[in-house]
Parts: sequence; C-alpha cells; structure tokens
Amino acid sequence: MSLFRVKTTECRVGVVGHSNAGKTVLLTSLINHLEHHDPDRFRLGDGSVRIRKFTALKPDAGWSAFHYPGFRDALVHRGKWPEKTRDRSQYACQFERSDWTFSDALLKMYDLPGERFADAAMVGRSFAEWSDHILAFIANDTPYRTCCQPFLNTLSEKPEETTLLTAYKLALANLILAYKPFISPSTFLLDTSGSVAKSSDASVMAATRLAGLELGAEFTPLSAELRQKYPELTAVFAARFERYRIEVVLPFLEALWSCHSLIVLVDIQMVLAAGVGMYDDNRQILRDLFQVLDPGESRFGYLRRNLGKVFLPHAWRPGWITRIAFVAPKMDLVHPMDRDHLESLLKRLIGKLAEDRDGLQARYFNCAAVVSARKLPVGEERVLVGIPYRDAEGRRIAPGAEQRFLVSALPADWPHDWKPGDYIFPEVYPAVPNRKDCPPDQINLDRILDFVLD
Ligand SMILES: Nc1nc2c(ncn2[C@@H]2O[C@H](COP(=O)(O)OP(=O)(O)OP(=O)(O)O)[C@@H](O)[C@H]2O)c(=O)[nH]1
Ligand SMILES: [Mg+2]
Repeated sequence: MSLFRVKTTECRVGVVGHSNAGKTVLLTSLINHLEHHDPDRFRLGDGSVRIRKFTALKPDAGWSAFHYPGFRDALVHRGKWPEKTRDRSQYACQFERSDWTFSDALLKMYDLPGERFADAAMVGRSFAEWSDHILAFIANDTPYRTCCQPFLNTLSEKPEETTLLTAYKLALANLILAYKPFISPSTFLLDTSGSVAKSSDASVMAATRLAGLELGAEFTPLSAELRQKYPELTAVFAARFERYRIEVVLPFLEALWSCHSLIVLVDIQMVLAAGVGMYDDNRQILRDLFQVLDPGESRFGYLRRNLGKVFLPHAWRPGWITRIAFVAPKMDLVHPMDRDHLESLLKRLIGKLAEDRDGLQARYFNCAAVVSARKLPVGEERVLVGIPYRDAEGRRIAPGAEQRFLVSALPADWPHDWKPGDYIFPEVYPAVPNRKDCPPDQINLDRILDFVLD
C-alpha cells in the first residue's frame, strides 16, 4: 500500500442468475481485465483510471477458491467455456485505483451454481409456508401443473412416504426435461457432491436422484389438508426440510447477505428462445430471491454502514446490498442493431423488483464478457460470424472454422405470447487471445465494475 493509502475499502460482490446465465464467464473475464489492466480496453471512471498492484488473495476461511487460472487457461488453450459451477466459491483480490487517493480496494466476489436460487423461497418460511408457496405456484401455472399432475393426484390420495417421494421426483424430472428452472429442492438437479441430473428418461432420473440431502432425508411439499390429516408424516418432512435449509440453503445465501452489491444476470436471449413460460419462471425465482435478500436500506442503515466504513476494521464492516447491476449478458450474440432492445427488455422483466425497494440503486446494462461473435463490416441483416458450438440438431461439435449464422431480431417489447424456438441465438466458441496478458474483448464489463465499486 502506498504511503497515502491509509485505508482499505472492502467491496463484496455477488454474481447471481440462473444456470448457464454467464456468471462464471463474467467473473473470469473481469478478473483477467483487473489483473492485466489496459485503460484502452477496460475503461474505468473517466477513462484515465489505472489499476495498479493487483494481488490475488486467498479466499476467506470456509470458502473454496474460484478457479480463475483454470477457467482462463481452458478459454485460451482449449477454446472451452468454463465447466458449469457445482459448488460455491470466492475470489479475493486487492489493488489500487489511480482515482482512489486514500484507499485501496479489497474486492471479494462470489460465484454460485444457478440451480440453488430455486431454493431461496425456503428461507424465512416454515415447512408449511414453503409447501403452500410451491403448491400455489404449480397450481397456477399450466405447464408446471401438467408436469406435476401425478404428484398432485397422489396428494389427494392416502399418502405413503415412498409414494409421495416417487411422484414428486417424477414431477421434478418432468420439469427438468421441459427445461423448467424452478426445481426445489435443487439437490435433485445438482446434488451436494456436484453431480448433475442428466438422464433423458424421467423415470430413470426419478429413480436415481434425491429430493433432499441424502437417502432417508428426502421431503416433498404437503398440502394443508394432508398436513392436518397426517401430523406424523408432516413432522418428519418438516425436520428434513429444516436440515436441508440449514445445510444447503443458508450457507449459499449467507455469502449474498454479506455483499454490498449484486450483479444479477438475466439471459434475455435464453428467455426468448425458451418460450413465454421461462419469462414467468425467471421473475418468480428473482422475486423469491429479492424477498430473502431484502436489498435497499433505510436512512439509519445508510448512516450505520458509512460509520462502519470509517471506524471498523474491514472484516467487521456490515454488508448490506445497496447496489444492483441488472445485466443482460452475451450481447455479442445479438445483432448490433437490436442491442438497445436488450436493455429495455431487461428493465421490463425485472425493473419493478428494484423500483419497489427504498435505498436501492439499480442500473441496467447489456454486456458481453467475452466477445465471441461479431458483425460483418458489410453484409446482410442479422448475420453474425463466429465458430459454431453446436450442429443443427443441437449436438456439441468440435471447434472449426468461423461461419456466418443468422440470429433473430429482438422485439422492442416482450410479446404477449411466444413459443420455444420462435427466437434463435446460436452459441459460439469463445474468442480469447492466446497471449495470457491480453484479456478478451468485452463490452460494458468495465461500466458494471465501476458501478458496483462506487
Ligand atoms: N457469446 C458469448 N457466450 C457467452 C458469454 N458468457 C457466457 N456465454 C455462454 O454461456 C454459457 C454459460 O456461461 P457460464 O458462465 O458457465 O454460466 P453460469 O451462469 O456460471 O452457469 P452455472 O455455473 O450453471 O450456474 C457459456 O458456456 C457460453 O456458451 C459471452 O460473453 N459471450
Ligand atoms: Mg458457473
């Protein structure tokens, strides 16, 4: 630390969003830009700001390290996107910003598997309240109701534990195969040892996966009627739910509660490609998450936090989420003539969540963490160029030569209805320079960092 930098400003940033939204890629590119900062390619503040003395630190006790070197290496040398995240991890680093005269920055960032967000509704709810919440969601949504029908039928019969579990697991398997993201308990989809449900057969998935922590610790939601009729079974499921909440859900959310800022990713292209149901599911999951994280603050909270910043050692300073960057990622997969629409679609989808919170500063960004598709200098409308990642049947293919491909036009506002497949945004292989000190091209990642660090 230089002579004048008398304090360290700690900033904890959580990156949240559904599975495959781009959280790990965003963090990898961000760290790469901080480590090898080039003000011409990553503009902070007025554009003249420089990052100096970047040092990677060990993560806090109890946290595994975000595997930045491995992700960066795989992107460059094997042309591979990072593996999907299977457990929570933290990346910590310290650096100086040329525009922060008296303080250097200690930045801690959290990467979490997207599947766990579906469990957020378990926090602050009893087993009975969670059951009512889940069952109301299923009852009021036709595709969810259809996938869960065998389970709903079982609820109206005289239930046995095994019958209920089998039927609920079959319902969860149907939801996975219908690309529905609201899978809770989420261990059914991604268990605590990191194994992911993969079978294309619902009954195989139901027979091999667990709706809970382990065998003998599984549970399902129970209707009010069943809870009243069968108090013993209810007590067993409630105890298992409680254990699951303590061992799986709370450690996951604990990281986010300690954050000052969040980066919330919503993959707009995926929502468009997956059909109207995905729009509602994303809103529901984010609404549940906001309810438990409770971002924003009162004037008293503001005073307390700022006094804490001045007087307390940084490890003791209170965290409170007061800034949220809502981000539409992968904007390189959208044709430049539609990119402004990305931001307005994002605002429409989740803006209300932020508007309803006092003391919360929210801003909306579109972003490409690793620009991997580009427009031709001259050419047809909505044609991009990149290395295709899948063939026409959706199977992963080996990286080959660059090709032209068509992307859908983005609507100016959300349509009233649309079907899976109405919009197409093909995936591409990452384009990352081989030189280790040359981070990938990015768009707006610098503006996002500026906002969350402010
Ligand atoms: N073209 C392009 N594709 C991206 C970009 N960021 C992410 N992707 C694509 O999105 C996929 C998922 O990105 P991840 O960062 O692994 O997603 P995640 O949110 O960490 O997902 P989980 O680990 O499952 O929670 C990648 O494999 C890429 O195909 C980007 O900036 N540009
Ligand atoms: Mg990830």
